[in-house]
Amino acid sequence: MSGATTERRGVFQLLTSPGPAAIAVVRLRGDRCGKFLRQHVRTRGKADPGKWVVGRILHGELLDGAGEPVDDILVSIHSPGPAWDARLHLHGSPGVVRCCRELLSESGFAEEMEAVSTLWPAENTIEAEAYALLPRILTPRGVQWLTRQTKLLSEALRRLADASDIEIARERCREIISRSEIVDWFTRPLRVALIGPPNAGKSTLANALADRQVSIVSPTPGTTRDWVESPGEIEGFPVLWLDTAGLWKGRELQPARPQQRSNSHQHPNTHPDAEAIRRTRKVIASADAVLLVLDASPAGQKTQTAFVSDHGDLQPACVAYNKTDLPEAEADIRASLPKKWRDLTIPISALRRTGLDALTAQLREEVGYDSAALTEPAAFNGRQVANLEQAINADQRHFRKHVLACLQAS
Ligand SMILES: Nc1nc2c(ncn2[C@@H]2O[C@H](COP(=O)(O)OP(=O)(O)OP(=O)(O)O)[C@@H](O)[C@H]2O)c(=O)[nH]1
Ligand SMILES: [Mg+2]
Repeated sequence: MSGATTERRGVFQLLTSPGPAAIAVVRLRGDRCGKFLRQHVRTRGKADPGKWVVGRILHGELLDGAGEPVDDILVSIHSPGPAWDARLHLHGSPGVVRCCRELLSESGFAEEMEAVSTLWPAENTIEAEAYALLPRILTPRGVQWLTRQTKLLSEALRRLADASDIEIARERCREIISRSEIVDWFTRPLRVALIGPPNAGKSTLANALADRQVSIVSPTPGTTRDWVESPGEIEGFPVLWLDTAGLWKGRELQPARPQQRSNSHQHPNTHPDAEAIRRTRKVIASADAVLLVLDASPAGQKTQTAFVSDHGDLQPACVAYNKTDLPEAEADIRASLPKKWRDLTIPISALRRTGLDALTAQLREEVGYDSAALTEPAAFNGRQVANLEQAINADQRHFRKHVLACLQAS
C-alpha cells in the first residue's frame, strides 16, 4: 500500500518512549482523524466538540468503544481536516497506550513505525532520524549505539561518496544495509521461552534472569499453568523472558474430569494440564529462542528421560542444566542428551544464580546478537536502506548522488 493511501486511511505513531512514563504522545494523521476524534474524544469546558482549531490545546477524555472514559487527555491539532495532523497527549502508563492503540486499530488506523525525520531540528538528516527513533529504543546500550551511529554512519557515507573503487564502495553499502537489523535488537525485545519438564526450575530461573519475583516457585510439579512474561535484558539487548508450564506428555493425554465438563466456560475436552501444555506450545511457536531447562537432581533425572524421548526434536538456543548446587546433582548429563543439544549445555544454579552469565552469553551468540557489529556503520531506517540500494544498483556516475541523498534528504 502506498504512503498516500495509508495516510488517507489513517496512520498513527507513538512519539514517546514505549516504556512506563509520565505522558505518552500519539500522533494521528489521515482523513479518519475527524471521525475518531468525534467518537473517542469528549472535550471538556467550553470547547465546541466539533471544533478542532489549529494551535489550540483542548482538555478532554479518551473514550472506549462503549463511550466509557479511558484517560484524561490533552488534544492538539497541528493541521485541520482533511489532511489531519493531531496529537493525543495521554498518561504514559503502557496500559493506557495499549488501549489507545487498540481503539485506533479498530478505527482502521495503521501504526507507523518509521522514524519521522522532521520532528526535531538537527544538523543533518541522519541526526534528525536518530532523534526521531530514540523513543523506541528500549535500553541505554541501544541509545548509545544509535547516538554513535549519527557520527559513524554519516562519516562512512561521506567516505563512500568520494570512493574511487566503485566495487568496494558497493560492498560497503551492502554491509551497511545488512546491519540495519540491529535496530530490531534494540526496539523489539527478544522473546525467549523457558521450557522444560515440570519442576526443573524454569520459574526460579525466569525470576533470576529478570531479577524480580514474577513467577510463583514451589516444590510441587505443575505450579506454573499459564505462561508468565517478564522484561529484562542481556548485555543491554532487551529481552522478554517467557516462563511456561512444564512439558510432560502424560499431562497432555489426561481426560477432563467430569465436574469440569459441566463448566460452560471451559472447552469440554480440555483438562487444565492439557490447556497449560497447549499454551506452552503456543509460546514456543511465537518465541524467537527457546531456553531449555533440565534438572540435575536425582529426582529430575526421571522426568528428564521421558522429556528427552518426547521432545528430543526441539531446537533450543541453549540448555540450562539446573540445580548443580545440590551435592547429589549429576555432574555431567551431556551423554544422555540428543547430540544436537550437547554443545549447548551450560551448568547453572538458578537458586544460587551461578552460571547465568555463561548462559545468557551463549543465548546472545546463538540468536546472532553480535556486539562487534555495534561499532560499525549501520543503516537504521527504510529511507537509508532504499537510498543505499539505489546506490548499489546505479552506475558509477549516479552512485555518489544516491549516497549523498542518504546523507541529506531533499
Ligand atoms: N537446589 C536447587 N533448587 C532449585 C533450583 N532451581 C529451582 N529449585 C527448586 O526446585 C523447585 C521447583 O522450582 P520451580 O522454579 O517452581 O520449577 P518449575 O520448572 O517452574 O516448575 P513447574 O512450574 O511446576 O513446571 C522449587 O522448590 C525450587 O526452589 C536450583 O538451582 N537449586
Ligand atoms: Mg514454574
